[in-house]
Amino acid sequence: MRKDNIRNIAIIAHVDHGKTTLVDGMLKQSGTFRDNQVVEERIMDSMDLERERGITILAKNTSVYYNGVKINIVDTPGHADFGGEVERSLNMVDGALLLVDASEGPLPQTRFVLKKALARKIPIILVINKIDRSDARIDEVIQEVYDLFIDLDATDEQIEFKILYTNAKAGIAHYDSNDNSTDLRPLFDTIISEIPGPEIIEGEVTQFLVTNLDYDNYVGQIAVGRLENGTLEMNKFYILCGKEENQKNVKLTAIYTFEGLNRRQTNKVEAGDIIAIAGLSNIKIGDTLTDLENPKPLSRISIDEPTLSMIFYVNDSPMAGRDGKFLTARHIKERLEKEMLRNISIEVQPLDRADAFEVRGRGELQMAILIETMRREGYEFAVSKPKVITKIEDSITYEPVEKVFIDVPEEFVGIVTEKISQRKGIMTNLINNGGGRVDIEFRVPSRGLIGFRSQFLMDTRGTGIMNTLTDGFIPWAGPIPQRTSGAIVADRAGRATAYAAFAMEDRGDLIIDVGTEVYSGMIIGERNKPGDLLVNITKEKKLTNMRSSTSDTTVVLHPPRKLSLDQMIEFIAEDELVEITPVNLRLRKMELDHNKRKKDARLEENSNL
Ligand SMILES: Nc1nc2c(ncn2[C@@H]2O[C@H](COP(=O)(O)OP(=O)(O)OP(=O)(O)O)[C@@H](O)[C@H]2O)c(=O)[nH]1
Ligand SMILES: [Mg+2]
Repeated sequence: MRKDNIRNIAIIAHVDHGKTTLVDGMLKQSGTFRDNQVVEERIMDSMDLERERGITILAKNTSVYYNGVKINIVDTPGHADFGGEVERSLNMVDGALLLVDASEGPLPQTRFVLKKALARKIPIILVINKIDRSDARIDEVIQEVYDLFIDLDATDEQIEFKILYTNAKAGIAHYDSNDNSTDLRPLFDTIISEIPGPEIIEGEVTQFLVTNLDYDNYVGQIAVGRLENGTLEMNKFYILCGKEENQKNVKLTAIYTFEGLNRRQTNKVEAGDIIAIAGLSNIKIGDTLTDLENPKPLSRISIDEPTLSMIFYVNDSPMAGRDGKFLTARHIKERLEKEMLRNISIEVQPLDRADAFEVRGRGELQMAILIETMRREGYEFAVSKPKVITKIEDSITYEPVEKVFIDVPEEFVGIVTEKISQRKGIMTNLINNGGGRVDIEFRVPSRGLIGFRSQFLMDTRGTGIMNTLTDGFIPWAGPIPQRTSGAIVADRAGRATAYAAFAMEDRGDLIIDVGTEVYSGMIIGERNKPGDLLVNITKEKKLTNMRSSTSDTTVVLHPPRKLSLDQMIEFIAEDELVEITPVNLRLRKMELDHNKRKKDARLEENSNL
């Protein structure tokens, strides 16, 4: 039996193509807000870091009512690091809106999410968004989407998708790109007509598949998913079927449905709705909550394995404990364990030392977001350079590999190709589109891509576009050269002086301001050649002397090159750490003692300073 008063849909697209903005429009026009309510942009991007970075990180649920039908909407993230969120979200829905930017057309993540949706055999509505862009090329983009469907072996039925044209920002959808629609009604109507209501087996027992996890400080762990069949009620006993073990006689402490931006508590839900439940402990994605007497677990959802790991250390720098509230191994361990409860793509492994933990995740961006979140909560710690996670089969080591799609002006093809081949990448396709830009496709070990993005942007003077997609495993590709420049390292504690900073100008780029307090072994700059350089950045000299040496003009120092957290993670070498505190980010050598470090390093001392 189909339930006709519910629709469950996901919105999927490449990063920034306008998913969250479209959801804003749907919420506004379905009367979720009061008429005079001031509504922020991208209201579903509710986490601080989502707002700051302008991206969606976690898939989120909302619902709107249209002509008496409840439409549950899952807004998914478009960045590749969060692809697992999209994949899982598709388990809850009966159809998807595939958004494609009217100018950019389908991009790598469009392919990834479409492939997952086609595999689920759900109907798709193509939404060509940002039709207001002056460089929109609607017809070409539609043709590219058809090509993509064919390339992904879509069935004839799947290829007969409906197309809508939207300006999500203005909240307008058109059946025809130049009809005179003024709102999103065409979109709502198409969702109702094209996407079937949830299919329910009448009389079947309760079956709730856990698809997503959340955590709430008051009610604890929350499981999100769709009630496939039956009803769920408070005060009734169920069984939770896990991967290996079952928990019998469990009871819920709360049941919620999604209403607009809120979770609404209720006592009973009917099959077909997307809901959240609280009160179960040790719940995992893929578990089924089902009937106690006649349990019928659903098949488990598989979760993509982590591809990257970083070590989180207790901060042992000379400045440890000045800024943070939570410093100890126990604090860090508890916080990481809590993260695992709500963030299923993060894994934490204990190490053979008590003051460090291996954290595994899906990409550099995901790691940076976890680190930034923890520092804002008052944690202090240090992190190592990210490493890819390899696997061994038949005594051969395999490493993850990625497809890299690059779009650069012609003049940068040489440098980009050279840099990627140094990183063991292989060119698999090159298309010169005319018009001065070239599309190149490479296959590169993920290891070679760590820290590559900033290099790429520098090499292409910010004009290059790069997208990546995981592409399985290959046998270990051999050594890949990492950062070739050395670090400029403080040889003693003190404050950086203008005099010493000026003397450093022809040695490389400083990354700290004059006046910054440093410690021995702290990295203060990037050297312009290989090998670390040990310097006294605290050296004072009377300013009068300096003026005389440069005649009458006052010394003008280059401003330091300040690195963001993401850039610091990209920058560090294997024997270096990023020190994280709520107030400061510093780079340091893992071993602060120069003599101990010198034994194995090409460390050079600078006798001039
Ligand atoms: N001109 C124009 N800009 C739009 C339109 N829709 C969205 N945008 C802008 O595109 C940018 C990205 O929009 P988002 O809604 O955050 O995109 P998203 O797909 O949710 O992005 P992720 O969740 O990070 O993948 C924002 O600056 C929007 O204001 C549109 O129809 N026209
Ligand atoms: Mg978004």
